[in-house]
Amino acid sequence: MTISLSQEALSAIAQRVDEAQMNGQSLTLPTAEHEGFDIACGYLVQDLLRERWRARGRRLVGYKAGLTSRAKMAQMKVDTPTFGFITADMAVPDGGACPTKLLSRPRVEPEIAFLLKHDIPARLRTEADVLAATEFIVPAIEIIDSRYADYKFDLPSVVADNSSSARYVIGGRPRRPNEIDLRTIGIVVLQNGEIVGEAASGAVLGSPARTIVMLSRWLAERGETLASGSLILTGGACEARLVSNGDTICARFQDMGDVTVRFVEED
Ligand code: OOG
Ligand code: MG
Repeated sequence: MTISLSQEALSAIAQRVDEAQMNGQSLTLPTAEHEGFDIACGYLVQDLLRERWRARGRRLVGYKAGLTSRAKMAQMKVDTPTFGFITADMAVPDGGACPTKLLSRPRVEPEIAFLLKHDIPARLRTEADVLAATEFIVPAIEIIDSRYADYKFDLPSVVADNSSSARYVIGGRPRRPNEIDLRTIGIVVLQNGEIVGEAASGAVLGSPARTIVMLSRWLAERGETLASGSLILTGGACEARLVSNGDTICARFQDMGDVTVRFVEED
């Protein structure tokens, strides 16, 4: 694979993305500034971001997948799932408040999260392998935020922005994967008590377990293994919803309980 950008150019982009994520600023698309900026470049920027985070002591706890449902692909006009990293300090407690001061245009999406109890090496590639390696599945709300103006981006640029990661909330009741049919969990999103989103869990690749299969393959291509202890957000099941300060969002997951978060300007 030939990479068209120099290491210096990729590092400079990683630094700009990192700073924009910390300050809630807007960025121009790397694809508009650098000819040849492709998906491979986007993931190299992600790797450099990960290094910067590690150097600052941010603890990586797992991964997020994005654009895994038709609704999300159509909304963002992008047709391929993407991956990113999540850290411990992105977590907001269930029922807690999410400050928006450092976010630019936060959106929420309901997701099913997996916590792994075993590694999923490349040779384990089926949904059954994924379920056997899963400690539990749990309801989540991902709070995404794009550092690109008006959420207009292309695939390489969103990958460079760590797939729009910002915060996440884990809540509800953890369930063992064999207790529940992962294709048919009903999900309803309420914004200040009004229903604003509905989906079945199977909207995500037929079953969100499929996301984990794809993630383990993607990691294997990079020479990495999906490790036990990883927390994985499998992707929004319906369209993401823009939120404002003062909003309360509650995502209800059939047989799995609720996840709630409030949005406030600052702590
Ligand atoms: C890209 C990230 C998508 C999801 O769950 O689909 C994502 C975006 O929509 O900004 O996290
Ligand atoms: Mg998401």
